[in-house]
Formats: sequence, C-alpha cells, structure tokens
Amino acid sequence: MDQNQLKKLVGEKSVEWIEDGMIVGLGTGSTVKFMVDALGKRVQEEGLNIIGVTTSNRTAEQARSLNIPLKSVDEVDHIDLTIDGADEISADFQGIKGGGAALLFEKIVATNSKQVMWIVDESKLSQQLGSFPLPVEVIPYGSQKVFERFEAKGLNPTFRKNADGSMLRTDSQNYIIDLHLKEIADPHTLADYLIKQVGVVEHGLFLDMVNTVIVGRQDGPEVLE
Ligand code: ABF
Repeated sequence: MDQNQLKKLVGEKSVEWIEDGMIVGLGTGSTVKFMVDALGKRVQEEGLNIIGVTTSNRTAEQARSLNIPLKSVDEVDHIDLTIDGADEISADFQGIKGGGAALLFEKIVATNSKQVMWIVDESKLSQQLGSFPLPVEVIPYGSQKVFERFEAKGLNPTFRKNADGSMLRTDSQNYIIDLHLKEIADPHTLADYLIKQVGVVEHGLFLDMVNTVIVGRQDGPEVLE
C-alpha cells in the first residue's frame, strides 16, 4: 500500500471508536479527510447521532457536505474524543502538528477533549521529534521581530508561504513561522520558550496529550495506547 492507502486505512479504522451520542473533535489534514468521509457514511447509513467540533474551515466544509452536525468548541460542554492527524510522532508519543496550518484550533479542541487519538501513516513515526519543521503561529504585527529573534537563537525560521509566494494566512488570519531544527532534544523546554515569546499565538508541539495512536502499516492498522 502507498502512503495514501495507509492514510485511508487508519482514517476508516478510527471511526470504530466513535459511538452514538458522542461529541467528536474532527481534526484536519489528508488522513482526517478519510476519517470524516467514513464518519459521514455512518451518519447517513446508520443514522449515527453525533456532534462534530471542527478544527478548520476545510474540515467544517467537508463535514457540512456530509450532513455531520457541527458545533463550535464553545457551544459544547465537553468533547468525548478528538481524532486528528499529526506530522511527526516520537517514540514517547510526543507530536508535532501544524503542517496543515491548523495547529491553533487543533490544540484548542484537543486540550478540551477527554480522549485524543492521532491517525497516521507509518512515515510519521520517528525516534525523536525535529525532522518535521516545527510550525509556530504568530500574529502578523511584529512577526518580523519574532522571526529575527528566532534567527538569533539559531532556530532556522522560515515564513510559510503560498504557492504564489504570498504569506500563508491561517483560519485566524495569522502567519506561520516554521523552525527547521532537525532534532528537538528537549521539547518541553522549547515549548516553554516559544509560548513566552510575545507575538507567538501557539506552536506545533503537542506534548503529553495523546491517548491512542493508530498507525497505518503494510500488514494493517496498528493500535498503540
Ligand atoms: C493535522 O494533521 C496537521 O497538524 C498535520 O499537518 C496533519 C497531518 O497531515 P496529513 O494527515 O495530511 O498527513 O493535524
């Protein structure tokens, strides 16, 4: 199976964890896209009664097209389970997310969820975080100064750009600075530094927050808990 087939495998497997009456956080990304399609099928065919809480405009559009009822995170008193993708997962279940520029809403939804599940193809697993550039969401005003501060600290920053060279804007109209670190020996210390930088809204280190990971393998989905 190629990467896309592995993503489809875990996306479809993950909806087995969704039960009638649940409030479900719906992540963002190409793996999650398969999950939302499978969830929509269950809503249509089984009359599954769930509420979705989305993490991006594009996931909301997909969910609405499948008649999945949606509420914002502030309209529900809790989220039972959030299913999301990830860009890199270390051996000790720490994650880097934000490759899809949705990290802020993803982290808001994840930190308000009773259970968090990541669904990934096996290429996302690594011993130590860092091979995937770490996304940092910053507000536009003062972002050049934040960039220069990261540069001075040796964090190898780049601004996330669109294909036409314009600055990418997140759903909140913020910028993304990607930090090309190669390896992150101490993610907790880096997370503490990043969140204290004035102008930083959020970063893509998702630490100590996942309960279950489903990995797409050639011989089938592997569930890690
Ligand atoms: C999302 O999942 C993003 O944080 C991340 O970029 C994406 C993983 O990408 P994909 O599933 O498309 O490989 O949560």
